[in-house]
Amino acid sequence: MASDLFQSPDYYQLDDLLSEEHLLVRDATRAWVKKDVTPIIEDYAQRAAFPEQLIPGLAEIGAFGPYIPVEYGGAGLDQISYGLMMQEIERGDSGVRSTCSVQSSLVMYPIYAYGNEAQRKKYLPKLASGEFLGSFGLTEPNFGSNPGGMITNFKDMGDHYLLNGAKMWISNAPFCDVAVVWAKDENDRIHGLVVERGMEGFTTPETHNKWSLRASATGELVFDNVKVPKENLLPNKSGLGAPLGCLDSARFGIAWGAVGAAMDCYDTALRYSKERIQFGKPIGAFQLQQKKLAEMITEITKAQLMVWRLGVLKNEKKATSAQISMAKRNSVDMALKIAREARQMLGGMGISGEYPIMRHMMNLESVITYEGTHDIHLLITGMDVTGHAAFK
Ligand code: TGC
Ligand code: FAD
Repeated sequence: MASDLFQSPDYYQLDDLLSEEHLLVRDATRAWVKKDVTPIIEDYAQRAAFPEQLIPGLAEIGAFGPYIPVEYGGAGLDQISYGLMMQEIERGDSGVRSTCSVQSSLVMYPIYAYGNEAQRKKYLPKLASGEFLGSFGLTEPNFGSNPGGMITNFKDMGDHYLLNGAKMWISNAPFCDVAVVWAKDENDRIHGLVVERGMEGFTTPETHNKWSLRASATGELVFDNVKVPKENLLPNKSGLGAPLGCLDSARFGIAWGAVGAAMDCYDTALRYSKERIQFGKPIGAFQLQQKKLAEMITEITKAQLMVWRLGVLKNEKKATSAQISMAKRNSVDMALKIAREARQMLGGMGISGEYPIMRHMMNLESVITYEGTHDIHLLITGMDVTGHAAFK
């Protein structure tokens, strides 16, 4: 890939709304992405390989558990810092941001929020340092948008639980050391269990042939009479609200992350439009290309304002699940539309790995689907404003 010349768009001077700590975190993450992610990511995406060597660096910059308290190995930062980190990392690649979202919000968060002190002490420091990589098993072959129907289950065998079932489309699965798995007990109540690699009957086959998130490893979690120690059940929350509560945190990170992908596409297209000459002029001098760029920066600015405000609400513990859904849906849809327009602005070069746009565009097709599809988030907003759930 050509060298990383990224310059962040800030049309409404939103940096003025950020604290010194926010700016430090944002700039340190940006510098790390320029140094360690952009030089290698295209090659890994082209080969559909997981850049495992990035894990120590991600841990070092605090991207594993940014808002988890320092006593458990987290960075102890606020929600806006977490958002800014996800923005910068997804500016590099959605797959790398996925690895962080899963580790922080879908593995560390439930252990922190729903686990007991022994579980926090056992797992969180190792997850924060990158010694352990985690995965989150909610989706099943026949239960995606409707996770409440899951059939993965466990039985109380006296001194242990016996876990059976299968999860699919699981980020990090092929490389994970631990998995937070959602399964039903004998009364059909959903609980979270921490399953460790090496437990007999637990396998993680990789999912191949993806055209999207190629630098993120995806797989299945298969449980064939896995004996799970009783102390691995997360005791402090059960029911479908438990996994959905983790999704609130991950969706918040995605709302910020997708803005990063959009910023990279816009910045690339803007630079190209000033350099590429056709009919004796830079293509950026033609009205049709200016329309595209003007609309892109308008949409990016609106999304930046939205996620910043959501971050303020989240810091004040006032953000609702429906507000988070709206921002996740808006940011990803905006980013995907910008990626498609930006790709066209580069003409033939738009499909080349010399530029990051096509990779962002393909990645965003997963991002618009996981953590709740575009349609499901629309229905969540619809339910919030009308009081009627149209899911079923
Ligand atoms: P419903 O009856 O509405 O709710 C069941 C219980 O959950 C509570 N709840 C929430 N709690 C916290 N946060 C939320 N966002 C919540 N949404 C609902 C609700 O209050 C209720 O609690 P209680 O105490 O009354 O029982 O549930 P439903 O079955 O009708 O489903 C609602 C629906 C469709 C919105 C939900 O199932 C949904 O969000 N579906 C989408 C599934 C999804 O997002 N899956 C993501 C899998 S993980 C993933 O994709 C990771 S990708 C990671 C990466 O690589 O970055
Ligand atoms: P379905 O639920 O079958 O939906 C198919 C279509 O029907 C969609 O367009 C949907 O919007 C629509 N639809 C469904 N229900 C309704 C309705 N009531 N009304 C209107 N339309 C509806 N899951 C995890 O648990 N952990 C992970 O780490 C994880 N990582 C992922 C990584 C990748 C790369 C991908 C692609 C997925 C990942 N997922 C993960 C799974 C992801 O969350 C699901 O794919 C997603 O929730 C959608 O489920 P589904 O694919 O079964 O689609």
